[in-house]
Amino acid sequence: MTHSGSVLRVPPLSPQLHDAVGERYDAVDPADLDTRGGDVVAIVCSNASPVDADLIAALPRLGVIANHGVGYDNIDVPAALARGIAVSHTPGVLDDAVAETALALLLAVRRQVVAADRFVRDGRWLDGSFPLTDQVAGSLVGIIGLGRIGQAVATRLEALGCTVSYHNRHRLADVPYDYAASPAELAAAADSLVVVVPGGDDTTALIDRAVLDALGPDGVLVNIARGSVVDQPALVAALQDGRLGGAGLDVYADEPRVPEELTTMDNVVLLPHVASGTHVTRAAMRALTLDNLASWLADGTLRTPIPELAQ
Ligand code: NAP
Ligand code: 8YV
Repeated sequence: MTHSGSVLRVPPLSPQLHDAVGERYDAVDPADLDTRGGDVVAIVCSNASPVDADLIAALPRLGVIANHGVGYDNIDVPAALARGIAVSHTPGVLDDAVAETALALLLAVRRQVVAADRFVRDGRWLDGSFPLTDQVAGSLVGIIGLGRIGQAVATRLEALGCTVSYHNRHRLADVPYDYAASPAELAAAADSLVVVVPGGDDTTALIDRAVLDALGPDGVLVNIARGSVVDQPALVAALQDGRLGGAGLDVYADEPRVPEELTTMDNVVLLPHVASGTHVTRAAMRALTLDNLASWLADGTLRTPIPELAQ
């Protein structure tokens, strides 16, 4: 069945995606909703665009939500499914870029890349050598969330000479890595922890004080998942107390706000939610988002529906 109507662009969208929707469709922006809400049959959004129950309820003809991003915790999925609204996301096309970012953060924290750069720029090398750092090769890295991205992280860690173990809710039959039954069990065994689970209620504060304490004063936490997955005040406190060795973060509880305490710590590397932010990956994500939208408008199908639609 074909569908016709307007496409609501929920910001923030990249300029390229915003413009591409405008070139292909009758685009509606939030400022026009009072008069145009009844025309909207589709939403295009990104991980930072809230698509809540109120917005869904305000769009009586809405049939599809196309998310630019693999994580879709920005969308009230139960509210959408209750109305029979289809939801798509962008799995798979960003695994390499996001996995690279995890490795970049782990290496940057362990080898103190950012602090060493500041040391050179500040002229402090003239007064003596930079302190020794920790090697990543030979270390045990735990991955919380051994899915598409987690497995891409794992193969890269193996190439670096690390041992990998993991925690998911379900043990995987076909991977060569040790399984831990809980995040705390994994953290207690690991030198470093990489977190790459979806956001949402099920994973809120999955990485709590107990997990951080199990990781310990020599441990490093890398979070490329969602800020909500880590108890952020507990993380700040653990770093301040020296109960955690360091952290590499791409995501935060209240983006783009970052706790000021973290910005003064040399054992912490902070990125502004850029894990998928390469030219080639963002082009692939944009193309897949637009393909999902075009496919649904043409015949009601999606290229990459969210898993809940298959249940
Ligand atoms: P995926 O293939 O669905 O993998 C998710 C993994 O997490 C699965 O192995 C799943 O295994 C595990 N998991 C889910 N809920 C869990 C829980 N409550 N406890 C423990 N493990 C749990 O997803 P993906 O494509 O790898 O993406 C993962 C997430 O990364 C996205 O949802 C997004 O939030 C985040 N991400 C962030 C960026 C960024 O820019 N920083 C970019 C892309 C993605 P089980 O089902 O067996 O538990
Ligand atoms: C964002 C992400 O979607 O895929 C995800 O879940 O968090 C990112 O890739 C992207 O930054 C903006 O749309």
